[in-house]
Amino acid sequence: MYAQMVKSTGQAVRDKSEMNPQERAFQERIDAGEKIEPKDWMPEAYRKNLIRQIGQHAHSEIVGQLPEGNWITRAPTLERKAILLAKVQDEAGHGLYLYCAAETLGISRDELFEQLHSGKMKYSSIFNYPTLTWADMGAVGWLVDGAAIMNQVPLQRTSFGPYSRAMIRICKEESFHQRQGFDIMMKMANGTEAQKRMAQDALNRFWFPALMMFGPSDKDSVHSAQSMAWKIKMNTNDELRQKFVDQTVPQAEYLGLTVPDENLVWNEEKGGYDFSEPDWNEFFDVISGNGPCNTERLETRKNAWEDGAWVREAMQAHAEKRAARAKAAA
Ligand code: BYC
Repeated sequence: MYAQMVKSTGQAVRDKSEMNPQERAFQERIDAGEKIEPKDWMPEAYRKNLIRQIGQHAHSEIVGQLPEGNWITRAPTLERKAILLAKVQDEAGHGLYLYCAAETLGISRDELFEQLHSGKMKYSSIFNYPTLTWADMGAVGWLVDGAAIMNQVPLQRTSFGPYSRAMIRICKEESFHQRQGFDIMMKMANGTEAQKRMAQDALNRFWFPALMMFGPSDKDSVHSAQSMAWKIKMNTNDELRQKFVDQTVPQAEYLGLTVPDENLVWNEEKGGYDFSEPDWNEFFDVISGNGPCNTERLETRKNAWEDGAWVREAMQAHAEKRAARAKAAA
């Protein structure tokens, strides 16, 4: 199995014979499909890698609220507003489950936020693109949540217990998110000519950024080989991207929309579509902080953190009062 990963990702993973007994026993637990729990021994690199991935995932959920939050006040009907509001609230909940999972690894919520605000920790590239029209709410739900589900369903089987359990809850809600996006796209694609044009335009703008969500191509993925050996990640980036394309193209056809890729063609031999690679220069630019909305997203998060300081202080003071009362009564 490891040899296969090395082949697809071009990275070497240490052989068990090179590990000390404690590391070997840990790897054997993983290979046997056991869950690792927060108080179990784990290699420092496993802990750090998990904090990186879960932290980035949590930040993505929270920052991911912003492009959609932008449309709550402008949703076309009361029903659409209520649905979008519920979805955006779900994303906040997902962020909280994930921050809690990361905290069990010994990093505090404050440190996680500090690393987001300083730019040390990333969040998903997709949220650095603007949402320009109501059809973008459809495209985000359909494509972005669709890509998120493709990535997260396998993560329900990830080796770290708290992460895996958080993913089970999150995936249930993501399915509803994807359906609501597709429902908006159906309305738009079957609506007036202008609505259909908006739906096509949203697909045109979100298609390649959605493909980028799965990360760089396997040959450029730094973490895949080790993360897969540790079951922090269950599939390579290219495997999931291919599955996403194969699942989504028939949905676009059903909508009567055109995927903006001239090279898209069914490949009978491989049983999947051939498709164009996203522009990887654009991807690396976006994850280095130079996408269309990076500055705006980070500024909004930093302001929210500063504006919420009084709430955190009040809660802290209240907790201290309660503790003092309990101590006095004891
Ligand atoms: N965006 O070695 P690689 C959602 C970074 S949102 C930004 O392949 P890995 C939702 C990567 O971090 C979806 N950065 O990395 C919320 C690494 O840099 P560092 C969030 C990216 O970790 C609201 C470097 O590139 N989902 O659910 O093996 C509304 C090399 O990459 C991206 C998750 O986070 C990217 N797209 O694989 C709607 C899922 N891709 O850290 C939806 C959990 C790569 O060394 N995460 N980078 O500085 C994963 O599955 C993996 O972390 C990834 C990347 C597949 C994303």
